Amino acid sequence: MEFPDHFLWGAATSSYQIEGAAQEDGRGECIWTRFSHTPGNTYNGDTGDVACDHYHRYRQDVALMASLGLQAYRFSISWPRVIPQGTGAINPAGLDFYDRLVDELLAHNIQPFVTLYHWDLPQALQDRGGWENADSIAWFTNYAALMAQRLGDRVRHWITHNEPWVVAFVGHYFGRHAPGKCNLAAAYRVAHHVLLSHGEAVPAIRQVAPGVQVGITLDLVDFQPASESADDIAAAHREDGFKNRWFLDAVFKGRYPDDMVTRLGATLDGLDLDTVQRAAVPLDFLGINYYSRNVIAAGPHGPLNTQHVHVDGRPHTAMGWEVYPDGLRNVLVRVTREYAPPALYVTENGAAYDDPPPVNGVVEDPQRQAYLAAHVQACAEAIAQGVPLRGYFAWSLMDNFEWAEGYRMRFGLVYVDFATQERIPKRSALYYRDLIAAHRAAHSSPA
Ligand code: IFM
Repeated sequence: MEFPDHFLWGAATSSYQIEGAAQEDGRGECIWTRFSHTPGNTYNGDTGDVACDHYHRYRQDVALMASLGLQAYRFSISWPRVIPQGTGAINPAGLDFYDRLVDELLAHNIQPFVTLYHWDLPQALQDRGGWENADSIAWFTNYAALMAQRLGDRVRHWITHNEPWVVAFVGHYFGRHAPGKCNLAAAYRVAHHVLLSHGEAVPAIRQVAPGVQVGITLDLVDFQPASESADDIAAAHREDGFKNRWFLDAVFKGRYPDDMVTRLGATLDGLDLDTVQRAAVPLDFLGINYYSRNVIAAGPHGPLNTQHVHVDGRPHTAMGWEVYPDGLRNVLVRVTREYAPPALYVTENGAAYDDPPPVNGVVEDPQRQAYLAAHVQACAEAIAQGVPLRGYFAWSLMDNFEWAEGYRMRFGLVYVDFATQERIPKRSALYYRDLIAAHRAAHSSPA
């Protein structure tokens, strides 16, 4: 497999999923604290109160990254840890934590990639309407500028939002994520404000931290029609409009796709759709999170009149997601051709499996290793087709709080024993370590 010289190999996490220390050192409440403490919202009633206790163990975790040879680490900032009420008073202890984390990474030659919003909105802002309130654009921009001012001398890569589709629709339409709403119009309002906050935050970050690279991360799916029928092809196109084009068109073209706007009709009432042009600021890179494809048929379900077809006989992960590495290549090539981003990163890719307990200090996870190998291969194929892919981040560095699924879904390269907080490498982590080492060896210049 051929990768360019400066290709970065990394792993990703997010604040609420790993940090724990939910009530320490002045951290404010976030919407996931409230949501996960509300009975019935998460598997087993699990919460992120302790998670991987990374807040206390970050040094050990950075050493672990270094032992795997990671060149980059993508993590997110907990907004309520640094601004407990979301606006107003700053929490110095929260800022200090991220200072220490960044310094520790740099001391180990690991490049920090910071995501500003990975779903843990301060509860105080939710109480003021959250992302449904247009003021959220200014709240987020001020927070983004604060962080860029504080860390911009050392952090070169900034991601405004992680997966705006999930924020809007899983949180406000399907109701499975915080804040747990089920209102389609509210979800589109949230999507609009999140996109506008991205558009405002990018120049604000650049103003206080000149020269940094700024992007956004979208979760993209390879939608394929279940048959060659015109109805199934149109259904797959609608799903693509809902999940992919709504965000890609906004960020790169400054407009929403006409077919979706027409279809949604009155659902969008009250939104000034033309203002979405403010979301289309020039970016340094696009982050793509890819997990699976979806096969779509025309059907009776939901506002899109589609149905998701389960493909029998194909491997699926514990989440029920089909393992489909070609979809990663398809998405990378498609985005390059249709939207021409200056650079791309795969900012998340990975799989949950029911891992066996550790034996002799290693967890055997052949399926995850195969998943990783096949998706890295898909990246190489995309690069060979001209995709400006600059790096790959495995999801996730270690097992963590998988949102509504709690701790039962393990996505980590590294196993976490949540009773003892012991970190135990899985075979996939060792495979990844060797892959990175081979890449480095192939590209090291002769002495
Ligand atoms: O764990 C999540 C992550 O927070 C966002 N992207 C998908 C992952 C797996 O569900």
